[in-house]
Amino acid sequence: MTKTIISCAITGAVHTPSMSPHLPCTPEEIARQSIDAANAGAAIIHLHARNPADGRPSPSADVYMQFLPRIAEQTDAVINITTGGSVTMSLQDRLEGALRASPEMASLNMGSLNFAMFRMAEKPRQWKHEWEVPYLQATEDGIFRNTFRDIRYILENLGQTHGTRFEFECYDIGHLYNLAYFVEIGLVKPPFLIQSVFGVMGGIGADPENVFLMKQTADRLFGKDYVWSLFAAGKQQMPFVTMGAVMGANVRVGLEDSLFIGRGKLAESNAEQVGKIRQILGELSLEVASPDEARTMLGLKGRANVRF
Ligand code: KMH
Ligand code: ZN
Repeated sequence: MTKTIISCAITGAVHTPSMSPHLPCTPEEIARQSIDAANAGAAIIHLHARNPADGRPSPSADVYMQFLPRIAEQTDAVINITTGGSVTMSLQDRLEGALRASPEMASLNMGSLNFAMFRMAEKPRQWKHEWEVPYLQATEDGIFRNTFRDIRYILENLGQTHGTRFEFECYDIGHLYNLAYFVEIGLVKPPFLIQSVFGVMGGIGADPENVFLMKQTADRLFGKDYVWSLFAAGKQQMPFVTMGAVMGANVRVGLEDSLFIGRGKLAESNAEQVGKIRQILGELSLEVASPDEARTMLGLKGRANVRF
């Protein structure tokens, strides 16, 4: 049995500051929580940036550079920078941080989808910032665009040019077939990481049957060429990563995907979620991969070859 890679998605661009006091928004908070998550066992840290003033998702490479060096100084974790950004950003905006930082890894979303967050605005709460509700409501009429040309652009300009390798985020079965095209034309080379995403409104639902469907499809298309990971958004987060681990998958947790540690209980940090899945893995006699073991499993360029 290979060891299990724990990824942690620290802040994302889905949840907004008013949803949890524990969601890291400033560079200091993002750096602190990333370091703690790595120390708790996360081998890969997936990062977005936010405007320090109001927590709004930000494409700014300058903001990324306020926390990336601090994380790199204090951990040996693999840094994975989003190319998804937020659904309101242009492709160039979405790539600004990764093109400046030249990370070992970046996310790459394998198809367009309705990435709907508008239902989160329906919950009555004290909203701290005027941007939050409109940002969420706008997703009722938004498309998270990832055309074949967009994907090729990222593979060529970040993958080939920078040697960055990808967390291929697949929100539905069709996204696996999109990935198969890029494997066929030689732009994606094994061993590649497929991150199966469940429970995003607009993507495949968080039903256990769908985990088997995604795995069977990936096995049929890619055989031994891929490394499998999964996560589920929201309350299904822990059950899904537990089920996936039993099936031999790597796992992703983090406040980007769920704000909770249990039924109705907000997680107090990313590290708390990492600690919980690490305990579950231990109960299953599954060993956790170190950052360097993850680098070997995924063919990464090494932390000396980044620009932060
Ligand atoms: N923020 C979502 C629109 C990624 O990091 O590439 C998608 C996302 C995936 O966060
Ligand atoms: Zn993300």
